[in-house]
Amino acid sequence: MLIRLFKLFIIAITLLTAFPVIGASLEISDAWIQNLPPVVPTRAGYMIIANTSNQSVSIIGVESEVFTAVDIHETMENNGMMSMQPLTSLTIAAGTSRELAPGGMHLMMMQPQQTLKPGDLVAVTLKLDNGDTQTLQMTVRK
Ligand SMILES: [Cu+2]
Repeated sequence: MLIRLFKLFIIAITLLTAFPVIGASLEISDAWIQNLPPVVPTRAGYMIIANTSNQSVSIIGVESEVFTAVDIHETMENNGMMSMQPLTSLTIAAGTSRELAPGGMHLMMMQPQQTLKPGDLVAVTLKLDNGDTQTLQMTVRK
């Protein structure tokens, strides 16, 4: 009996390890934060977000213990002037991906609470409209 339970446990662990994205709605890649001198009060963060599920997913909030606040910004051009504007949510349609990249959408990360240098990892949590949260590591890069 115990051995059977143990075998079931091993099978469960193997399945969980084989499919680490169970419960996760989004696949994040290339997540990075631009390194800037410590005196600069904000940082921009970038990543590629793929929604491999068959349902649309919206990011409705972003949090990190390393920053006092994190917003999603889009970059707009108005009469030749570039400006940034916060988005209340970012929707990734089923089976598509969105890219946060220099010159376009980005995370605006306010007031780093510690000195950051290239190679540092920063945990960031995405709050999704389906009630899930998803935590990822972003790498500080030059
Ligand atoms: Cu911005």
